[in-house]
Amino acid sequence: TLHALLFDVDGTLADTERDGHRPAFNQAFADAGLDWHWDVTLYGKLLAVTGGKERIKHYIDHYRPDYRKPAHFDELVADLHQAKTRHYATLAARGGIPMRPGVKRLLVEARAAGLRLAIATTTTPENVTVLLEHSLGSGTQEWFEVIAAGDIVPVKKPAPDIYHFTLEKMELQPADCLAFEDSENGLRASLGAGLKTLVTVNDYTLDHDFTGAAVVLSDLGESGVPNRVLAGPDLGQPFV
Ligand code: XBP
Ligand code: MG
Repeated sequence: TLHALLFDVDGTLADTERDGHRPAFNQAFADAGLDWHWDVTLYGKLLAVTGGKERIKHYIDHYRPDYRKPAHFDELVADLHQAKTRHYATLAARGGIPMRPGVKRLLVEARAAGLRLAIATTTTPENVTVLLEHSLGSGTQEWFEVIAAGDIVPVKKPAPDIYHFTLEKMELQPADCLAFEDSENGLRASLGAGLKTLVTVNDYTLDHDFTGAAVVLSDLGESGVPNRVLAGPDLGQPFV
């Protein structure tokens, strides 16, 4: 039986990447006097790697062969990433990153139905709390029994570790839960933990491979047009 809903954040609860994380990275690079700039298309490719620090290192290794790493490169990356987190928080605190359509209604109804809620994400914990506070509503962090985020586990998605951590904390079995994801990396993580998974796509993840998902939806409804089942039962039909 279903006891709990487990949510990814980036791309699932909110479209955080293109106009949230991406400009925050770019601002941090510019502040540091670096000529690194991630446009919308390049950022889509960089999303193959989860985790901001991991993404910066991947960019240097694969897109900037000219760059000579300084002796303390890991510290530089950590400093850049801290600056990026501050910029992201400023943006989110201005209400600049709204929840995706249908998300708030689903959470409210799930709570009313007595379901337990949790978050399992690769993003930095501060990013989650500021986003919930300003886009979902004041005090809504309390809706989530566990907020598992960032470096709390050594390996990020597509590894299942963050979901294992969440299940262990809640003392739940995978069969008790439904996971919500938006990306192939996220789905690999949830499936790796044995979780039934509902996928809602976004512009960056539309063409990902969602083999193994219980259902793939355009969105959770309330977007102004009926949502669609993109893969799974009742193909093409509105879901809610
Ligand atoms: C989210 C991510 C994160 C954010 C940046 O993936 O990949 O890296 O882009 O977060 P998922 P930080 O939705 O699969 O959890 O910069 O805070 O690491
Ligand atoms: Mg995601």
